[in-house]
Amino acid sequence: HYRALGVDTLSQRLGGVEAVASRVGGEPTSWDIREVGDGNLNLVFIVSGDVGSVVVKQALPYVRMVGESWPLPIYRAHFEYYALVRQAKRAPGIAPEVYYFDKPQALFVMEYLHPHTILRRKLINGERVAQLGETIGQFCARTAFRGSELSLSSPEKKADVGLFSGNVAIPAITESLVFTDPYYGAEMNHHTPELSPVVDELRRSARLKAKVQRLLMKFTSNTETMLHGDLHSGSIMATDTDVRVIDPEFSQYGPMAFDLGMAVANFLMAYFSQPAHRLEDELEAYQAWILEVIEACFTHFDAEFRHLWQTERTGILFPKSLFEEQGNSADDACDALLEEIRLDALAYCGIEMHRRVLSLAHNADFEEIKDTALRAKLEARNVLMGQTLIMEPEAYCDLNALADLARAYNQQ
Ligand code: SR1
Ligand code: MG
Repeated sequence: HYRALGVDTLSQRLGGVEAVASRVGGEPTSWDIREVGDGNLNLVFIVSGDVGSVVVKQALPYVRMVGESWPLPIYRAHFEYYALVRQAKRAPGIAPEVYYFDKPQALFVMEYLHPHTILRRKLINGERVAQLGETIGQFCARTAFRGSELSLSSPEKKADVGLFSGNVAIPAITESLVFTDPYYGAEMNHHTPELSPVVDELRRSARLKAKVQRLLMKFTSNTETMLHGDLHSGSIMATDTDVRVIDPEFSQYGPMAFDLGMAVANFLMAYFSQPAHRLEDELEAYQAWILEVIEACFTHFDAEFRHLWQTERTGILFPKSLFEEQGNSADDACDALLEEIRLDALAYCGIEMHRRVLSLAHNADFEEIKDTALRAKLEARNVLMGQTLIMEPEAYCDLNALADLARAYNQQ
């Protein structure tokens, strides 16, 4: 029987589990246990003892940020665990290692990342992280490629899509909160009051709604690869030199471009919110660094994807035998696919930029700006750039054009 953990019950519940006790060490009754969950859904504990620390994550039967009025099945933790295991194989060294999984209790115990902190906070604080764009671009390429039928066998891929299709509650959240709610007056929406004229104008566009719904159609129907599903800057932890990706609780099979687009959107939101967080003398250089991160993210995605295309194409898609028999090259096919991914990533990016200021779940980059007039001014730049990316992604596939666009909106 499922029971939610508490700081007072955790040592008694997990003290007898060898995989946990041996890593924490000492008497379970003397473990230091802190609940640190600041996400929207789950309980998260850091448990420390004589030997070390672990993180314990448990799903609650409802959406934490809203309360028991919004029930959410705890089976979502199973899929998060399945996703972590797959990410460890497909992009080694990036996701936290899982030590223990308890299916009925919807909990797992994993590596404590230390001294890593949440990337969103680092970006708000104006900190730089070496190889950030490179690592995230490579992570997206490796998981996209190795989770698809470019790499997996057809039966393995179909079985995995079948397994993940049991996770119906979580995709439903993304389908409404990300793709639909921002574009009409949905009940849980909220936005900065001074942003209303921009929001009203945005919601008047039937062409925009139609474009976004087409992207939703792709998101729900296209099971190209296993996604992280929620790759925002709160799902990335980093030191100055190391980058890790956590929290794949929104994992599902979907289009290859989705994670890349989400990540870039969060870098752009960090970019647009900077004038509220930085002094003038640091602002320009720090914003320029964020644009470099975005460029690196895209270029390393492409480079890694091309490399895997050439070295690991073992699935049913674009088989080498099909091309090589007549001495054909499959390189052009790879370039065409990458162009399609870039286009869709830019459009998904625009949608994520919208939902974080218009729908239910906002982000601290903007939310912590107390001066609402300033917040609305910066959010407006973000909303308008998002709209441009959704409506005409072809114009910004060129990364210089993309950076110029961000700089232009930043001056508005
Ligand atoms: C009700 S869940 C709201 C948001 O939190 C998660 O991190 C996802 O981004 C989701 O859309
Ligand atoms: Mg999360």
